[in-house]
Amino acid sequence: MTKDLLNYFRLKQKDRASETLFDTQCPFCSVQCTMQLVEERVVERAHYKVIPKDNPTSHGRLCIKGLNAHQHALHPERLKSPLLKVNGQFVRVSWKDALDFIKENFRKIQKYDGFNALGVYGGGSLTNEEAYLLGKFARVALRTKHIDYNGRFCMSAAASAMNDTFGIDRGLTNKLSEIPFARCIILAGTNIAECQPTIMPYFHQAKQNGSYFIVIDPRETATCELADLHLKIKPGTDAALVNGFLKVIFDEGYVDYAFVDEKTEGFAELKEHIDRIQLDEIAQLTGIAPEVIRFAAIQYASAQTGMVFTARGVEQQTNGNMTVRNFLNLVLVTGKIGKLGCGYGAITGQGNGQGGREHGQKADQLPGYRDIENEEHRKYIADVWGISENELPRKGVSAYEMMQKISAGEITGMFIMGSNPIVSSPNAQFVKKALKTLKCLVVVDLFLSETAQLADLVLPTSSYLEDEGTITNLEGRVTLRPASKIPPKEVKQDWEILCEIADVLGRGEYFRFSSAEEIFNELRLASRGGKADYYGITYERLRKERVYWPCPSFDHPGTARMFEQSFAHRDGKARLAVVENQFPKEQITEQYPLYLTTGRVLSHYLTGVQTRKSPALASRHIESFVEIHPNAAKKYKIENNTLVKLETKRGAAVVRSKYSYKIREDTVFVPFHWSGIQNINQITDDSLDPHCKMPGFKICAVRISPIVNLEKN
Ligand SMILES: Nc1nc2c(c(=O)[nH]1)N[C@H]1C(S)=C(S)[C@@H](COP(=O)(O)OP(=O)(O)OC[C@H]3O[C@@H](n4cnc5c(=O)[nH]c(N)nc54)[C@H](O)[C@@H]3O)O[C@H]1N2
Ligand SMILES: Nc1nc2c(c(=O)[nH]1)N[C@H]1C(S)=C(S)[C@@H](COP(=O)(O)OP(=O)(O)OC[C@H]3O[C@@H](n4cnc5c(=O)[nH]c(N)nc54)[C@H](O)[C@@H]3O)O[C@H]1N2
Ligand code: SF4
Ligand SMILES: [Mo]
Repeated sequence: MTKDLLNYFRLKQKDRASETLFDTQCPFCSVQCTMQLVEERVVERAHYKVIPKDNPTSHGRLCIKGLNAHQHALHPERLKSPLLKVNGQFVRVSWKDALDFIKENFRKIQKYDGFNALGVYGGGSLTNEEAYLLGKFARVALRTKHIDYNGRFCMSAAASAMNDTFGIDRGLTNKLSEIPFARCIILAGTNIAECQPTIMPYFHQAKQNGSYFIVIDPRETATCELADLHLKIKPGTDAALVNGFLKVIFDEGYVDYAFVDEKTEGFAELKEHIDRIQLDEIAQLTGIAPEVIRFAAIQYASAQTGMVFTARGVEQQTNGNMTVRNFLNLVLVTGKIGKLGCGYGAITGQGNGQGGREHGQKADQLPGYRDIENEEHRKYIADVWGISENELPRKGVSAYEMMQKISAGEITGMFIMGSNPIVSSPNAQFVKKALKTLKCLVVVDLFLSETAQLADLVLPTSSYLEDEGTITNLEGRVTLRPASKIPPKEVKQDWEILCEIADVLGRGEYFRFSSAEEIFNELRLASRGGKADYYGITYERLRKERVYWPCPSFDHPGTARMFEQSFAHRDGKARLAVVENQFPKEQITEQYPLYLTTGRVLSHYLTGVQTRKSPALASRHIESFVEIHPNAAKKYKIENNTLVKLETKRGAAVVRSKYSYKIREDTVFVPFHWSGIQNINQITDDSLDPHCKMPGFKICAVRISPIVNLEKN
């Protein structure tokens, strides 16, 4: 080709090239990193690149998931119109037909089975506006008491423990930037390096400052690289371990009596209980030697400042609530809270795992952390909503209990927005069977998830790029995610869908919103005077800053550090609790000799519906695996990198073996990001924590066997 001709084509290309910028926030974890997606079009081809943007939480850092999030949002399998199941097959229908279908079927259920026969199931990916509206939708549009959400499987143990102990539940009691000031840091059942990677630099800075790190995990994870001391604990025994710490602290004079006297209740009972604890017994139970327990306890208690962080490793247990309460005992008796470099953090999981648990998606909750059984709270919210108090339903049941009610025939219709429970619920086979018995299942999703495939009607919703709204991150900071891209033509926002359904059900007068901001303004009012008070936070403010709640007025700066003066109980005191050495309900037996624990890998997110669509992420982990110690593998004749069967009382799953010296010999680990035969929740235990109804995802008893290769025999 001549030079002239080449230049001609280049010019032509330039003429037809364009660049579009989309400012957004990552749709995945609770850090809420910010970025700009750049779409470059040359001729007909689009190329994408992602530019990290600065923000006060992760300072322009992105992990691999954020860098590749657009791959699912732009995926050709995105749902682009409502789908109705006709003779077992999905067919495209108009929104009018979809809404008529809901009207007819929901009305029929309400008429024959009662208002409470409809269940609503939400998610921690929804914006605050949508989570708030979903709670109102259930109670005002559907008039049902049955609403709960996937955060029940995520934050409920820490949330209830913080409520009981402090009188309020905000994930982190201090801002992240205080981490470098903590002289000792305990990380219990939290794998920050893979799950919230962009906040790791705060911990690295602490390390550089000489902070002592104690990591408690049955596996040596990437986060353990921080550890000065790794306690490779026997799964499910963290509550007992903390009793050991307390024993040392009480016996060896490390209690902060001034703090305890002034700011806590329940010390005498706790002391009496700890006096009965035997360190040798704790060592037996936890697999951690007494002198190591003693050493760890003294490191934390004697440090001038210290922080304790927990996550799902200690919380997703059938005693998760009490386990967290014991970690809070530890924080309180040493007086390490309410000042610089001293505090507690339950590392929140989902993007809006914090905000999603504050404004009424929970069975027993009204907006602003109000209590649905409290007469004053009911009256306040009924007034905001313009209904009479006696029209407001009472409390319902937790997420998994709704599945049990479906199975029992009490709930006959369900509306799911932002969750994939047949992959994320424990004992998933039971859940699948239950959902199949529904008279009507409506699912709102971006994709035909495993749960959506079971639906009678699927409604397409917008992605993070297209949906404006506020999200409260792990720090308790409210952020505003702009909508920078126009959704596909037939796709609606979650909040629009709720308003339109309310309208066809004759309740439209309570749902006259034309923007997310209008909904937020109602949320501000509804939360006003509540524990999670957002009244002083406006879109205008959020365009300039990320604001910590509680923020009760426009001139309030937001509350970065909690409990500086007092706790949130009426008397201003925190509650210590007596925590027995409780254990997981399911224990290993001769038949099921190993502990199975489940969790996450860096490149996938939750049930994988989004990340499995992204080639860059999926290629890092194309399938599930079981991490097993080579000594255990030898015992059960498991070769490395082969397909194996895992069986529990509930059933079986098949995954690939992966040898690792980093895990305990009595424990195997499987991530939960895959479906079908690799769905590990087919075999997890559905026992629930009695306090908060958290399932014990982190432990069940399992046996492992090779899958016989016939050709070899
Ligand atoms: N890459 C990625 N990041 C995510 C997510 C994701 O799916 N993928 N999900 C987000 C969400 S919603 C959440 S909730 C968070 C979860 O974040 P994490 O809770 O940090 O993640 P998990 O892997 O579930 O569990 C953490 C650790 O607990 C350990 N563990 C298991 N049993 C026990 C035990 O009995 N005691 C102790 N001490 N530790 C135990 C496991 O070995 C594991 O390393 O991550 C968020 N970030
Ligand atoms: N074995 C085991 N099971 C677990 C856990 C574990 O550690 N081990 N962890 C538990 C935890 S912590 C969590 S948080 C749950 C999560 O469990 P799920 O809620 O089932 O997880 P997701 O995969 O996020 O499902 C969300 C679905 O909503 C869609 N979606 C995403 N964004 C939106 C949106 O804005 N609107 C709408 N309408 N839909 C949207 C996605 O495409 C996806 O299909 O899993 C729990 N299950
Ligand atoms: S997954 Fe979490 S850490 Fe990674 S980019 Fe997204 S928000 Fe940030
Ligand atoms: Mo979660």
